[in-house]
Amino acid sequence: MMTKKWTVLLSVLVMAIAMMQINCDEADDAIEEAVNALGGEDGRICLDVLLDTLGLDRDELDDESLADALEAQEDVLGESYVIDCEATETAEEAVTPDTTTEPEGDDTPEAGEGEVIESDGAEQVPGDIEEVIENQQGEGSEDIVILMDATGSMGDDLAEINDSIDSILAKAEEAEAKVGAAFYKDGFVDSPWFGLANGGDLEDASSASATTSFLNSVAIGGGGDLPESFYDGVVETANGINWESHTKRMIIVITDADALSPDAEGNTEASMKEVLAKKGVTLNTIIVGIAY
Ligand SMILES: [Ca+2]
Ligand SMILES: [Ca+2]
Repeated sequence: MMTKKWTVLLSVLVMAIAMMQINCDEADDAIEEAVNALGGEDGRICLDVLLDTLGLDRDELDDESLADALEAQEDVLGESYVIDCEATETAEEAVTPDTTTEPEGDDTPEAGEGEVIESDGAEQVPGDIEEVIENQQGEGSEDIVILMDATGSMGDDLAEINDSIDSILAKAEEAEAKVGAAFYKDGFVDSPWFGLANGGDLEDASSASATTSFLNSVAIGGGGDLPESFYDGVVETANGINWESHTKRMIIVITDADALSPDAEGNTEASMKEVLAKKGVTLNTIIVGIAY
C-alpha cells in the first residue's frame, strides 16, 4: 500500500515539475516571439511588452525585482535591449515648451523645443549627450546642465559618463558653454533625493573641476518603485542653477524611468514647463535602455 501511495505521489510531483517546465518554456517562447516581433532590426523591446509576457505588474516592481526579472531573461533577450517606452512618451511631451508663459526678465531667453534620444545602453550615453549638445548648439554662449537620474539602475550609465567626461566637456567647449550638474532620485523614498553641483554656479567647460568631481561623487542607489522624481528634479535644477546665458539655457536629463506624477513636491508636467518657460530653459532627455 505504502509503495503504491508513494508512486502516485511521485508521479504527481513529476507531472507538476513537467508542467512548470512547460510554463517556463512557453514564457520563454512568448518573450522570444515578442523580442522578434517588436525588437525588429534594432533590438528594441518595450518594458511593458516584457512585463505583460512575464505576467508582472509595473506598479508592484522595484529596482531589485526588475533587475532579477531582466537577469532571468538574459538568454532569451540576447542582444536586445529593454526600454521603458512610457518614459520616452513622457519625455516627448516634456520637451515641448510652454509658450504661454513669459520668460522672467529681459535677459532671459525663450525656452526652445528640446529633443529626446533613446539610448540602447550605458555605452551609448556619452555619445548621445554629445549629440544633444551638437544638435542644440545655437548662436553665442550657452549653459548646459547635466541632470542625472541617480537611482539603482543608473550606476553603469554614470560610470560611462564619468569615463568620457573629458570628451563631453570638449564638445561643450566647442559650443562655448558653461556647464553644471545635478542629480535626482525619488522624493517619496530617498533622502537626499536631489543634489546640485557647485551651489548652482556654472563653470567654463574648459575648467569644470567642480562639475567633474560632483559627478564622480554621486552615490547611486534607491528609487523604490519604477517612476522617479523627474518633474521635481527638473524644477529644482531650473530654479537652483545661476543661469548666465542670454541666448540658450538647457538641461539634459539622463534616465531610464518614467516620471512620478504628481511628484513628491507636487510638480506635474504643466508646473515643470511653467518653471522652464520662466527660466528660459530648454529641456532635453536621454532615455536609456534598462540595465544594471
Ligand atoms: Ca521610484
Ligand atoms: Ca543602467
